[in-house]
Amino acid sequence: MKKVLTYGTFDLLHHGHINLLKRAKALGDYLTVAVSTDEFNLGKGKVCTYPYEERAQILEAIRYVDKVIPESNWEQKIRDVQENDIDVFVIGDDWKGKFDFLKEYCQVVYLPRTEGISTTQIKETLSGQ
Ligand code: C2G
Repeated sequence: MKKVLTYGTFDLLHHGHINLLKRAKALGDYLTVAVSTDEFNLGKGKVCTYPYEERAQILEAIRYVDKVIPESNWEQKIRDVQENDIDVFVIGDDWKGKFDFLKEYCQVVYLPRTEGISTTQIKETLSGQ
């Protein structure tokens, strides 16, 4: 079984996230998603609309997602790859090159982002109404 791993905040879920998850799952047979905790997001300068538990619950309901784990720091990726026996790490190409250190442990794939949609854009649209 080919196991895939990706990371993200996934706040205010939109089709850009779904496109990423769909393509990530297509790279293997089993997709694990590490969802950023609220505390970790603060470190990323993000304040989520939905708290971790709700974002994790939404991710678990997506047909492409097999397992959800928390992402609570920048240092956990190597351990996550080893402990989950991951074959492919995948993430959007806004992170291109940032996780090449994982190539020692698994395949690393950066997928093109979906243009024209972002959580920030959704928030701006809603605040403008
Ligand atoms: N994404 C995408 N297209 C968009 C928006 C997001 O393909 N229009 C992808 C991102 O590239 C990422 C995933 O969807 O792979 C989740 O996006 P975010 O929730 O913004 O995640 P991010 O804050 O980038 O967290 O350790 C890595 C970080 O936790 C990644």
